[in-house]
Amino acid sequence: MYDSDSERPIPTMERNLPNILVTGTPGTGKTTTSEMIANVTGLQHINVGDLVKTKQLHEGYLAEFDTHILDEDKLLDEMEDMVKDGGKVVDFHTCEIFPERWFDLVLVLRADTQPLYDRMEKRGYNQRKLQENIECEIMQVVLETARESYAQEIVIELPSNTVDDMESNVDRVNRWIEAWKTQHGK
Ligand code: DAT
Repeated sequence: MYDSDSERPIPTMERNLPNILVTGTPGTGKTTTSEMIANVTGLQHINVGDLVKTKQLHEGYLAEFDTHILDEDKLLDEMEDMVKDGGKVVDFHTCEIFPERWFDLVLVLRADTQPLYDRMEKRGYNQRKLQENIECEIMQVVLETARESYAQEIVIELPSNTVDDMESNVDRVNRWIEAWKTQHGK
């Protein structure tokens, strides 16, 4: 793996357990899936959206877009220590802000328009936010951004339309972690 600016290999972080990024359009099931992964595997779930709010890692609230303006430097500083030993499931809808070296696996959850619409409507999203997110999912913005930001072989697209999908995704991650441990002598 190479750093695109300097053409130097990126040093692999020494970790006892892998770090996994779970990303995707809001409503695709990141938080639910991450919690299930944490329960099954013992990895620790970091909900970045909650962290931003509780630790005030933002520059204020943008009412028009119903979102906080992220302070990326503050967020990365806060997270660096958390991820350095590994064993974290990081859940966030934006994936390109994190250093590539943090993650061993990047999961991009995908949902069809109807279930995604229903989930967001249930959440009380306004029409504008709902339309933006649906469009973002149809255009596969998060998937393409993940593929541009991380090595192709660690980016996995997973369907997240049904509870069965979620269970099979968690099972797949669990098996992947076991293989990672064996491969790394852990
Ligand atoms: P996200 O963290 O991506 O915004 P979430 O985990 O909060 O999404 O899920 C939003 C709602 O949708 C929540 O009530 C659980 C439900 N849900 C998510 N993924 C699902 C799936 N694959 N099958 C059924 N329900 C799902």
